[in-house]
Amino acid sequence: PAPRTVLLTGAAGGLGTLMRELLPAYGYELRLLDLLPVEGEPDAIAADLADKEALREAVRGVDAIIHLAGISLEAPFEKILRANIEGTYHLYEAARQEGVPRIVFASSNHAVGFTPRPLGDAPLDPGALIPIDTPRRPDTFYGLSKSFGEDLAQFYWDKYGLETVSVRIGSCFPEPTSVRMLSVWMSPADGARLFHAALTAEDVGHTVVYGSSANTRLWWDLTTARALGYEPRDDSEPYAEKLIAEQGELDPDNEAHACLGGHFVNKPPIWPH
Ligand code: NAI
Ligand code: 15L
Repeated sequence: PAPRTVLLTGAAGGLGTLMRELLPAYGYELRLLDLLPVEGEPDAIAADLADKEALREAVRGVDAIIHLAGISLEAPFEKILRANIEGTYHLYEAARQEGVPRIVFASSNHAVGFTPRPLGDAPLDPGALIPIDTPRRPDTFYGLSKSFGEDLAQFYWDKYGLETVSVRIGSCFPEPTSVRMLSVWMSPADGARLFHAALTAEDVGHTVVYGSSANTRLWWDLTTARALGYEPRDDSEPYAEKLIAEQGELDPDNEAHACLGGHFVNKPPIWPH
């Protein structure tokens, strides 16, 4: 049967807020969890991913989990370790112990951020797109934590039969705000379509997909996402002229423009020590 009750972790965040608005239309009853209070949602569970007891209780009885909680940008390793690496482990353990059958994991393009982006005129030939089995090349400690999350998901599938769809999200915001985002943007409506497909497709085992709209300037291959039943309807192209006029075309001699992960590849680290 299709999942009905879904735990949404990271419900107070940007993507969590968008999905809180969009997913109920698909018939889900959302249980919300975040470290921070969720605006307008007094019943949301306020819990840290470090709190094993709270996680056990939060996942009890749900049909699936959408796991968005964590640090969503580069940060010192110790913080990433605690929230994203240990936190995701604690969530998987709680899910295993409570028998939750499926998790949709918010992975990121930054798990493969050092992958050179394909050059050439859009739209690219399908064969030129970055394949889903491209070697992982994290661009940050943050990307490394997403790479870990994907391995954790594979492990829980192989060992315990807990299913995951790992979604390597590009940039899910109301509008694309950079020239790079013209290639990796996922409209919120397409994000909801993809999460719905990831929750309802049968026999996913551990499936890894790229998460974006059907952008004209696409860099990566959406085949595994489409195989879940995902049919993206949006395209960033209407934003192209304005963004390129403001920011210029991407320069392949600039490392941050030449890699999938954009400025996340830059040295020194992009957070203040
Ligand atoms: P965000 O930073 O706005 O939201 C993350 C939420 O997680 C926050 O509300 C925060 O309070 C919560 N959180 C952080 N540490 C926690 C902990 N220890 N315990 C419980 N809650 C904790 O990030 P955003 O943009 O909403 O992203 C959501 C997820 O999707 C993140 O995992 C991010 O890495 C991933 N993602 C997002 C992309 C995007 O375009 N928005 C792109 C790629 C991945
Ligand atoms: C991510 O993984 C971040 O969570 C998000 O804030 C954006 O920076 C996005 O990637 C991106 O690459 O644009």
